[in-house]
Amino acid sequence: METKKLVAQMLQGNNRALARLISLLENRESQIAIMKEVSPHTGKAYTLGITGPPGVGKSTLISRLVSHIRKQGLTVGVLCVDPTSPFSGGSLLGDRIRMDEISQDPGVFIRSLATRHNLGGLSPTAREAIKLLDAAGKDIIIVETVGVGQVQWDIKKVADSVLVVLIPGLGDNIQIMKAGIMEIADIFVLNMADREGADDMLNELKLSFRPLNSTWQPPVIPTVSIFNEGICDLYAAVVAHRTFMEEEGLLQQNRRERDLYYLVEMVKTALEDEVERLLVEKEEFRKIGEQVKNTTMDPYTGADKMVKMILSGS
Ligand SMILES: Nc1nc2c(ncn2[C@@H]2O[C@H](COP(=O)(O)OP(=O)(O)OP(=O)(O)O)[C@@H](O)[C@H]2O)c(=O)[nH]1
Ligand SMILES: [Mg+2]
Repeated sequence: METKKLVAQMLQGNNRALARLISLLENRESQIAIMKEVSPHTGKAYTLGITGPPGVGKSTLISRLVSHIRKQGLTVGVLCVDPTSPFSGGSLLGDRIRMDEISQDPGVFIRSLATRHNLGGLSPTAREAIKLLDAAGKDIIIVETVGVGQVQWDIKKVADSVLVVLIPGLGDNIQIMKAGIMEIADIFVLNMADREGADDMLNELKLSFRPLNSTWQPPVIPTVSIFNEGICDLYAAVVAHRTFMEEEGLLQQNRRERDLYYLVEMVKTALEDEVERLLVEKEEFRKIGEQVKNTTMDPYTGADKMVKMILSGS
């Protein structure tokens, strides 16, 4: 009952209700209840994923970008994912300070989400939080992740455009990065362009990355976030990418593919939970577990039996 009321308030644009609902996502039962209510109201927001190695200026860049987007009369939601990552230890406080100037604006909603995965990966509630911001009427949603490990791939599964932030001096690593972080970029941002080596890095980036199967050539935009330079160009590149995606029909296609992916993920999670429950609560399942444990049954036979029992509803 409480969630229904909160959802109604959130749909009216109440940021306090939105914050409360994001907290409630941590509990799976309330998460499902909330998401069922909220889903029909989603699909309007445009999501930007901003990723890159630790400390390249992502948060500073985001605060500048948010101010720029606000000047266009659009509202913004920002999610900083993975602030507790060992790679960016302590950045939560730093992010708060950097985002301070924009956080007083009621048209901006900022929230940090801690990840529960040790190996990286988007926090399981990140996708749902994005949908809540969407339903709450934020026009643009920005998700900051540290581009290490699994997160770099996960961001592609939630964002309409992915911005990869790099800095001068990473040149030697381009070949290595090509296999990972680079492949997900729709737009490259060369931040800290005030630093030595910026021109070389810019040229190297421009030469290194040609589109594979797409007609979209990821642009490389130099920025100096601390001095608010290059932000207009960067936003123009975002708008260009969005227009390209819409005109090619790719925006809707990608969103549908992502929904399908998450449908399968959700079913998998639900089944996993169910198996854990059955192994504890149901005598027949417990027995199979015991037999596999004391090697009187091999795990293949055990799994086969359990799947058949689940599918037949016994
Ligand atoms: N010289 C220079 N410094 C910058 C620039 N942009 C950001 N910085 C500084 O770089 C440091 C890191 O900035 P953040 O915005 O916290 O970087 P981040 O990528 O969000 O860091 P994590 O979230 O910890 O990965 C801060 O001290 C910024 O002031 C820039 O364009 N030029
Ligand atoms: Mg940051």
